[in-house]
Parts: sequence; structure tokens; C-alpha cells
Amino acid sequence: MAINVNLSIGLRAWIADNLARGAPPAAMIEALVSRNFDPAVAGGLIDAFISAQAGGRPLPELKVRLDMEAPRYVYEAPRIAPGHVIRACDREIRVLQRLQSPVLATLERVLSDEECERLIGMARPRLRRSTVIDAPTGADVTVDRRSSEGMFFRLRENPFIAQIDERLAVIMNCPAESGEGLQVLHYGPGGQYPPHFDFLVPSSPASSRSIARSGQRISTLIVYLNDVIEGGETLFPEAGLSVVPRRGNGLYFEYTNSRMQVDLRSAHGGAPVIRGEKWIVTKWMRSRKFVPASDSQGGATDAAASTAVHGRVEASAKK
Ligand code: PD2
Ligand code: ZN
Repeated sequence: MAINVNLSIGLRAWIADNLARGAPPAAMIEALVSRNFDPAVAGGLIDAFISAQAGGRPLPELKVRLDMEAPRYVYEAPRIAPGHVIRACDREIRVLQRLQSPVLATLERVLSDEECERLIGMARPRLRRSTVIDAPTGADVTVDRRSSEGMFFRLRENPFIAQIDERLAVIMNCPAESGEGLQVLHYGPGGQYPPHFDFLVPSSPASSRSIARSGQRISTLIVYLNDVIEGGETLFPEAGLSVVPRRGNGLYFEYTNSRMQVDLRSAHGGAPVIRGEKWIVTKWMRSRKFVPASDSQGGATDAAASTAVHGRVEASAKK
């Protein structure tokens, strides 16, 4: 089995520079491990550069293929607090269930009925058909397999949104500044979201740039804004878990650890809505302060990155 390691421009330059200076391989591997690289991956990476140099071949570019098993995801202490009740800034939230692999929790009444209604009302006039990034061209395209419409709020766009941003950040145990703006999604009958990962797969320029700006996505909190009459469950095929949408309830899961490994067991999707409609709001957390693309491009969101990451499970698992 082989894995692909994606290097940043800076990391590739660092390895090439150290190699040119004759730095000992063990010191380079140690430096990578001290920055939370998996030891086997760090060893394989440095080895790939040394063998290219020794064989008179060009040094690897930003994608390095290593013939090895993918290292196992190391489960660390969950970011979300332990216990039966989570104390958010303005309310106490009861935990209904927890899962260890992937790390996941279902939560009761994260949002009140009034807050759910208000979010739907604010989002409705701003909905646009959801898109994915077309890998070959990098263009935003609509596809049948992603049959929903959505919109993004800016972080702390107004006092109501700011209060929700803050509450969700406390639940997720991350600074509010690391959170992407809330995304509201709406599915009609037949609407679904096939299995995917929420972490960023740096195979598109938009995702790579997004990781460079704000770091990897580390966790997700979905809050269901209405009850669905039939269908619309959120499915975790690896865990055999199906979460039924209930207005105000939350679904938290995490998939990136401090070593920047990503958990392939976090694959999930939205089952087709059979009867009724489905509204959700999603908060994604980054490993660093979130810097939207709009800060450099004048738009309102980081939507390109956020859809690009929804790499299909088959594609992403091949790495
Ligand atoms: O609508 C859902 O249940 C769902 C499923 C998977 C939403 C998302 N992912 C998402 O917003 O990332
Ligand atoms: Zn998702």
C-alpha cells in the first residue's frame, strides 16, 4: 500500500535546503517528529529526498508517494469536555451519547426553537445551490450528488450570530476566532449529502491555500434546525451510526489530532430526505485563527475551500 504526503512549499524548501547543507538525516527526521510528524512518515519522506539525490534524480515535488501502510490515527483526549453536561457561556447542554472512534457526541438543545427559526429566516433569502470543486479545473460546480442549497454567515456578523458563534466555540472547546462562519444548509425531498470528510484534502489549490491561511479543519458541530418527517439522518458508515435530526440538537465530531493526522473513520454523509425538508447549521473549527479567503479577495466567505474539502471518501481514502 502507498500513501501520498502533501508538502507545503516551505517544508519542501526546508528539506531541500538541509539536504544541500549535508544535515544528518536523523536530525531532520527528529525535527519533523518534534513538529508532530508520524516517525515512519518522517523517515520515509527524508529517505525519498536522499534516494533522489543519491540517484541523481530530481527531488520530489509537493506530493511524495511513500510505499508504506498509512499510520494509524492516534486518538487523543477529546477536545470536547467530559461529563454529562457541558457548560457553554449562556446555558448548560446535556450530552446524550458519546463515541470514541471517531470521537463524537450528540448534544441536547444546543439552540432553542426560537433560535432555530430565526436562523432559518435569516438564511432563507441568501441560499444558493451548494457546489463542489471540480478537481481538474478548480472551478466551483453544482453536481447532482450534492443536492442542497446553502449560505454562510460571516463570523460575528451581528449580535445574534455572534452569540451562537460564541456558544458553539465553547462547546467545541476552541477559540471563537478559529471558527469558520456558520453555514446553513437546506435540503428538500430527495436532498442528500454523500459520504465525505470534513477535513481539508489539499489536492486542490483552493484547499491548499485555505490550509496555508488557517490550518487544517479539526472538528465539526452540526445543529439540526428542524425535525425531518422521514430520512435525512447523518450517517457514519465506518461506525455504523445514524443520527436522527431533532430540532435544536447537536452532533459534534472531531477528526484531526495534534500530530495533524486525520481520522478516516470520520467519513459521514447526509441520508436522502424522504419526506419533509431538512435545515442544519454547521460550525467548522480550524487548528489556527480562521482567515477567510474574502480577506484577500473581497468576497464574503471561504466557501470555495469549504466545498473543496468535501473530498469523496473513495478519493480521499486512497492516499
Ligand atoms: O446534513 C447532514 O447531515 C450533513 C452530513 C454530512 C452535513 C454535513 N456533512 C456537513 O455540513 O459537513
Ligand atoms: Zn460533512
